[in-house]
Amino acid sequence: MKLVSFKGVPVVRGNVDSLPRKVLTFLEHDVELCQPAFIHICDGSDEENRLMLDILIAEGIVQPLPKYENCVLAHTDPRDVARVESKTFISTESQREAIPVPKPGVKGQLGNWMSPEDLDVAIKKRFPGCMKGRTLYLLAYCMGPMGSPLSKFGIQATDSAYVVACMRIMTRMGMQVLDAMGDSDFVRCLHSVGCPLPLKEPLRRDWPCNPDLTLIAHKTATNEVMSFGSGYGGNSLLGKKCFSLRIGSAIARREGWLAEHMLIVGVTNPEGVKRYLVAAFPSQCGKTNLAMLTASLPGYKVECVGDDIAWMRFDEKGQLRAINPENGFFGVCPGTNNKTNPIAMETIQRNTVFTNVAKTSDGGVFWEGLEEDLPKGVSITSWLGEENWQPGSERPAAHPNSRFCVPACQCPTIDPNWEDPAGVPIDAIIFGGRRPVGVPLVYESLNWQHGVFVGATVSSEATTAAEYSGHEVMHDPFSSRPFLSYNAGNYIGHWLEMEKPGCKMPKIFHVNWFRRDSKGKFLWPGFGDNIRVLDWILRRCSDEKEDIAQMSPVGFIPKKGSINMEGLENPVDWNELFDLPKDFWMTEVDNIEKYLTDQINEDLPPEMLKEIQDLRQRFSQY
Ligand code: GTP
Ligand code: SPV
Ligand code: MN
Repeated sequence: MKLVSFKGVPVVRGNVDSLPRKVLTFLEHDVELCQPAFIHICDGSDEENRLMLDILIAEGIVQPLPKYENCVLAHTDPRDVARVESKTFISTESQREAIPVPKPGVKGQLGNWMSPEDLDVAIKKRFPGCMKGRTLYLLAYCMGPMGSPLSKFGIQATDSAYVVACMRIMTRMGMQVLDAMGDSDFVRCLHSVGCPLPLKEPLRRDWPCNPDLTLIAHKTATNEVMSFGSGYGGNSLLGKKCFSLRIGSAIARREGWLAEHMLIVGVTNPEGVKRYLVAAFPSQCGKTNLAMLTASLPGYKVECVGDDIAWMRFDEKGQLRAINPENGFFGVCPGTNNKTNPIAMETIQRNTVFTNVAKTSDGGVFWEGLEEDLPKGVSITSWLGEENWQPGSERPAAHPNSRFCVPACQCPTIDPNWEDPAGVPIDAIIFGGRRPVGVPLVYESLNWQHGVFVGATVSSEATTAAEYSGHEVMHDPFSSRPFLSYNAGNYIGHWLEMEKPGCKMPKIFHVNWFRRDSKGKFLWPGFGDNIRVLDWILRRCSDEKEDIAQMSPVGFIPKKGSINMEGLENPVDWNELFDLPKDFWMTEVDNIEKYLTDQINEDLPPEMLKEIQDLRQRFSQY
């Protein structure tokens, strides 16, 4: 068979001539820069996916998991296991566009900026010839339901078959997108693992990556992402954090909507009233679990629209509506089991790519939290390849940031409206984080501006989703600190500006599932019992004015007994869950003030200073 070539490079699959003109120009540029050996235009078919998995199995990058249907397991180079925030950059003409200028002597923590000139140098150092000997896969994809006016197109060139397999799950990808795109604009994404052939040094665990030169760069003015050196998650599946959050929020700012790190769920109460809400928690703080919640209260139903990202705008009637731009879940494995998240367990039985979990001798997967589900007589090989791994070993069986990548449509509780082109109507916005002390189970903001302050001051214990170790409580405005692509002061300003006459502003809440007692034990059972808190929140959004809230210095908190605690397995201590220690909060206000004024400095909206003063005032009289 004679192969058609493009710019002298054989096209092994797909038809270059059928590509829209703008896509062809993009491909031409990337081929000339990266010099791949082959080009493959992805069609998104099952047959193509089989081919990708076969290639990955042959290369030793993934192994089949015969215990399940069409599932595979990938193990990465141990240096490539999470997002790398320190190597993630936003490139704009002026620095202040991308990140605030902190007070003199203060190190900025709200993103990394690179000048366009420096980015050019960085690109020239990395991308020329970076795909030598490899195949360039060209993916056309859509973030959001096909045909929705809220959706956006993307094109990604990548030299990783693993990325192709995962992007097919996480986005709507393939021929149907190219057909729908025509000459529309798209976000331009270029990704390389940064390991041209022949290799300069042997791969670790057969996983190509280039940790020394890893760079994830975004040009927000031109909707471009360039990612080099990592094959993992948010670094390489560019539709996710790079496009839907970083580029997305920059577009959202220009167009007057919100792109947020939020799950979306519908909650139906026993009376049959259904309301949707969104919740923003930092990475590894419970979004996927809340999105797939199995209610412990009888008569309640929770249905999932999305588990990580929400694109939201007000419609012509002033109703906030949200779509989930994604098509799959990239969820944390450890801690997921039939007790904590049976819905996720059911979802991942088929067509799932697992990354960095342990393997069982019967061809299944294992991670911390699955001990009770382990069949008798089965042995475990850890994610690092340690055979006969034993519970209680020094190193965990699965990497703490190990993930499942699975199509959303497989979720048994996927919402019937999850692909509604108009989005679902949102009545409440929830913020939250891991706060071991001082922060109550739930409180409600006093108004929109105070709610924006609650979002701007989210803090949470560090997790392993990025390159952090330890449990230090870190500030994470809007749970989006790693995903900010423009000045955090303007981000807060954009949220403030969403409040307009004619718009029905959702109520804003804060929750904390992670408060601990003096012995370090969680005070709240969490998971399915979180429905009790959602129920209180939705009763607060109802037109029927129930007497269930009281004013406190942080905002409205539940009146004692107003959260349904019937049938809890173990009693909880209401007073401890809602205690507002004055010393803690006076220090917290000082911390918030220092952080916001040090970090955002001159770009901090004055409304936030007013909220700081008011909060301090309320506590000083408490
Ligand atoms: P990303 O996908 O990284 O954005 O994380 P996420 O926000 O989706 O968090 P996820 O739901 O995957 O939960 C992260 C970890 O927190 C898991 O180990 C869960 O078992 C644990 N977790 C989730 N919800 C709760 C809860 O209500 N209580 C407690 N104690 N732990 C929880
Ligand atoms: C997160 O870290 O918030 C994730 C995983 O969802 S990643 O896609 O790697 O960003
Ligand atoms: Mn998640």
